Amino acid sequence: MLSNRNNNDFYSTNELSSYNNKSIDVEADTPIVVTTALPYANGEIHLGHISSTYLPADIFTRFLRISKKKVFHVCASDDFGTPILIKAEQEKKTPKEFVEYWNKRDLEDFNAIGISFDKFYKTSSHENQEFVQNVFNKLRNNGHIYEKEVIQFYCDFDNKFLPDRYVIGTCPYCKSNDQYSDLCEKCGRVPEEILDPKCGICGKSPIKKSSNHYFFKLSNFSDDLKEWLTTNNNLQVDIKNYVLHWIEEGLQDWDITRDLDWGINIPVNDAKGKVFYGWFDNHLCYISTFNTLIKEQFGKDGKDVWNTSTIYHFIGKDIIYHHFLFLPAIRMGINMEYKLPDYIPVRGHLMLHNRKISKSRNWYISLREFISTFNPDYLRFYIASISPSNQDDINFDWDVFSSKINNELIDNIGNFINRTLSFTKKHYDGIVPEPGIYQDEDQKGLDTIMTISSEIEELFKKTETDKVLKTILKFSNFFNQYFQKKQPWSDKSSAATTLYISINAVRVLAVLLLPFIPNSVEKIWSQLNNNNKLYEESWDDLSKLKVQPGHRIGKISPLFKKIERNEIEKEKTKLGTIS
Ligand code: B3M
Ligand code: ZN
Repeated sequence: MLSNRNNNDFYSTNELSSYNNKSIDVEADTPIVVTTALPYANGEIHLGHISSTYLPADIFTRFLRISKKKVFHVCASDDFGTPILIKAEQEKKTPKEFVEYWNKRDLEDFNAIGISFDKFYKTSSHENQEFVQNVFNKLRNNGHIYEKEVIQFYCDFDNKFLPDRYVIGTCPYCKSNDQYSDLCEKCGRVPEEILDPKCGICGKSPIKKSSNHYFFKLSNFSDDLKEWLTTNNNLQVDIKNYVLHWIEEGLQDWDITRDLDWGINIPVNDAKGKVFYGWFDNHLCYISTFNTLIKEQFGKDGKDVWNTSTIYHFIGKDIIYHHFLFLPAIRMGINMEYKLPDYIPVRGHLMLHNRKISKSRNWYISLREFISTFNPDYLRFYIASISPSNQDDINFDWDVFSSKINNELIDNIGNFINRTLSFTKKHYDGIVPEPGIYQDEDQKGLDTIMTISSEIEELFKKTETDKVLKTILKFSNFFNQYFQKKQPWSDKSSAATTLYISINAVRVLAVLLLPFIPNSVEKIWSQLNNNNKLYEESWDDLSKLKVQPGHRIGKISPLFKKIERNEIEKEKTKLGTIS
């Protein structure tokens, strides 16, 4: 299967079939649902998306799979909203055609960088539309929805009601200029009414028009939200504290409708020309996509599975408000038919050479371009190695990138694997030798193999990817030194033992690295000539010596190619050259 994959497709989600959840008894133990924030279907996936959301989630998901947990990673394209409508108009496409293009293209990009979803769907799916309408009806029956005339911005010049994103002004709370009317990027709050508004399309001052809208009584849930935030100990403390502070300041009810014809229809008679606001329907798509997946795989209703699962929503830090307030409040408003998240891992932004990434200023790296030049695993390795499990921003730096890849991935990990396998090929005809008596150094090696799984498991569970990777590097470094000290090329009497232990360490290293650099690990696996599918390996077997004497290893070739100085210089000159 692997050999048929073309360059951009080697991470095809088909590989999931080898550890497919289908073979798993979904009722046996606690499943895990991983969701990742839904990318807007209007532009290409860039390195910032990957680092803040998809890579941390994918590494975690792959770790769970190899731990033989039932895990479902779902995501979807976020298809609705005015920005998408306006872009589609500019490209003379229907919004439907436009979002279909981006849905497909985003998935291709995710596959190319090895983000493996169990289902990648869309907010415009009929399942999501129905689900959202049902949720609205339930909220309404439960008394959490009311109607109110709102005076809205309307641009006479563009002939449009202006959605929040298209009204730019001054934040009423922190007084920062140039903020969206639905989100102040400086203070993170959702302004009740933006000051000094301007039309985001033409820059003129909009007029005000009245329109009937539906509101969700977010304020009904202040106490329950507070209770949830204070009792859920899995949430990041700093984030919890400022969300609690927002609640203290008083929550505003939330206008969940828009005068627009691209979105999910409101299931009431007099709501023609109105649709739901994208932020009402998009997070519900986590659930509707999950339900669709469960129906497809097991023919079951997803609700029971959801409610017995541990739920993780991976997000970037600019959508905290929506995930810590709107999302739980809506679930509370439908009597907790679907349980609240257990974890909401929030990651910071990716900076580029310490500056904010900006596509328009060409301070930006396209994911497609990156992987047409470098092995996608290099990006995964580098980003993972600098990603803490908190919301601090991280920095992409071409020089650091190249030194991490050359010194850590290649000189440390690649070198150990290659020297071990090449030595076996050359001196033992590729056959794993029978070990002799274990000396002190060998015993230390065996102990290192024995203890690595427990050392790493907790870090993985806490999604501390940078620390996991450091521990793996320490492991590899230990074995490089072990090989060096044992000198199998001169100490012939213990060479067989050295090789036997080293080859087993290569296998352990491959399994450890699987969540991080899956494509390269496939290569290590085939060089080891392990017959079982990599994805059938289990974390529980990690600390075992599974490569037996007499086993013949496969064909050896260098795993990685070093990054040359001139390649990095070339990348650096591409930055910021076009204004
Ligand atoms: N589509 C993307 C963003 O604001 C937005 C996320 C939706 S998650 C339910 O980053
Ligand atoms: Zn205008």
